[in-house]
Amino acid sequence: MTAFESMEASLREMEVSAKEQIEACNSPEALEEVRVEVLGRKGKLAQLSKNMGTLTHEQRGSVGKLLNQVKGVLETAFDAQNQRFATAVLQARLEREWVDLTLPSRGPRRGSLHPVTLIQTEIEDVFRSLGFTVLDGPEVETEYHNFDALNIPPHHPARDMQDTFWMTNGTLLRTHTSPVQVRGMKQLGPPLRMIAPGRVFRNEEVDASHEHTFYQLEGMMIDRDVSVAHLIYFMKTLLSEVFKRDVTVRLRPGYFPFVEPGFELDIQCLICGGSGCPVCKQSGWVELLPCGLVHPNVLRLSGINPEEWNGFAFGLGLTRLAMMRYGIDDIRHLLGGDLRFLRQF
Ligand code: 2NL
Repeated sequence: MTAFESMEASLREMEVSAKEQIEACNSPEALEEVRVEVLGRKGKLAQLSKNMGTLTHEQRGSVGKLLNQVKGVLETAFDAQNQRFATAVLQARLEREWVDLTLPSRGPRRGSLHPVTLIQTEIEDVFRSLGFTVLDGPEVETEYHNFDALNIPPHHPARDMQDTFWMTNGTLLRTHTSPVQVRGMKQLGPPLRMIAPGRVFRNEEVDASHEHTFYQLEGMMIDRDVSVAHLIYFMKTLLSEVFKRDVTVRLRPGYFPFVEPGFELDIQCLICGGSGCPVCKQSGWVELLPCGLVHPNVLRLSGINPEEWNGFAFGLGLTRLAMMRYGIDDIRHLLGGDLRFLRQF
């Protein structure tokens, strides 16, 4: 066999064995090893082409052609095998990350009402059934509606910067919903029954039982010959509806500039029934709402003749009631906006 013939034969042989090697590879790493071994700078193909020096000019031409041909064939085989690997990787990913787009969605989560809203709506319904109108009013108020019209004296501590949020133009954030009732008295005229639920603001140091923003529901009835007996009847009816059972109440004297006489209404403790427990601090009674007969000055300032008309009024802390009802131990949960809290209602 001439050098030329043996070179041709080795090239053909190499082509066949390299193709087998390529097809036997089962990973991109193994394939790369074979590629370096065959097509690399010091690979088999390079070794073979070194021997070309011993050939004639024509032989060199034809071996060179064959060499290029083999190189081309093998490169194509490598590319094809690489492509097979890439396809396999993609296929595995598609299997793994498969999503059924025809599945129906979970749908939006149903929202729920805030605990204070729940209590407020419930109490509004009770009063509506008793002939009361539900009124609304501004949260930014004048000093007149929030204080003067309620017989609160000019130097009363409630008017202080420490207790009230004052705006720069002399208006303020209402500290109770009484101003809504002042407007109500002027608008409706006697006889009237109204409640004013809403947000009120006080300049408080915030802790587990104090907030700068909380909810109140005030109410009043004005008619001829209204007495404390009417007041007690309406309050007992309200509280029995809210607590879903008969409640025992008592009145203690209390002082508020807008009522005369004024009272603190207590209910017999619903936890222990009056025998004494931690909730009522062993007293058997829980202080619940301030109330009284509307002060003649308050009536007069809103254009109602106190010789002809009188009435009762009360203020209910909706926030505190919601906390009692749902066993909420920290007032800050109510404005916190934490969905884990809110979704419980
Ligand atoms: C409170 C306040 C009370 C009233 C509020 C009232 C309103 C007018 C006239 C007379 Cl326009 N009274 N409101 C009466 C008694 C007590 O309580 O801060 N309660 C949590």
